[in-house]
Amino acid sequence: MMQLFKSLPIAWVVLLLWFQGHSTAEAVCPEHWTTDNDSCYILMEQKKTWKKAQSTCRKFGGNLATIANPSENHVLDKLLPETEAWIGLRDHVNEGTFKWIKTSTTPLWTNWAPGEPNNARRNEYCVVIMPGGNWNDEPCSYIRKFICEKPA
Ligand SMILES: [Ca+2]
Ligand SMILES: [Ca+2]
Repeated sequence: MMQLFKSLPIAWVVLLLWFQGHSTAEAVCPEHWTTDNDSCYILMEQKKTWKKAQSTCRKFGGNLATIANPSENHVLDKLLPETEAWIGLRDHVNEGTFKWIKTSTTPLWTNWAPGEPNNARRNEYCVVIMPGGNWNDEPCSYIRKFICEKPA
């Protein structure tokens, strides 16, 4: 490296050092994952039940996605095809009390579709994000595409 510096004008050395520092500060997600702030997201195309979807996300070092605000919701909505996808939210312990799988906390912000969550046939404990970004509770046994999230 020192040999390289001696042969370069000082301006180029400064630029090179700045670029190295700058580029390592950027969060980097693996190929095919979408970066947003400190998270990586991916839409998994192979449809699974909520539980199998979650265990697949775990294998990739993450969880089914947590959505904190409209900006994150928009990032996930952009990943969606024309079908809905599981996210990491469910109310299987106490009906109507939804909690994120990652943090076991109730959402501070939600984006339910009109009339949802309706717990249809008293059998809807898992949540999807639908094209357009609204959420709906559905039976956990349905097979759906799903969105994983992991730290960048
Ligand atoms: Ca429910
Ligand atoms: Ca529903």
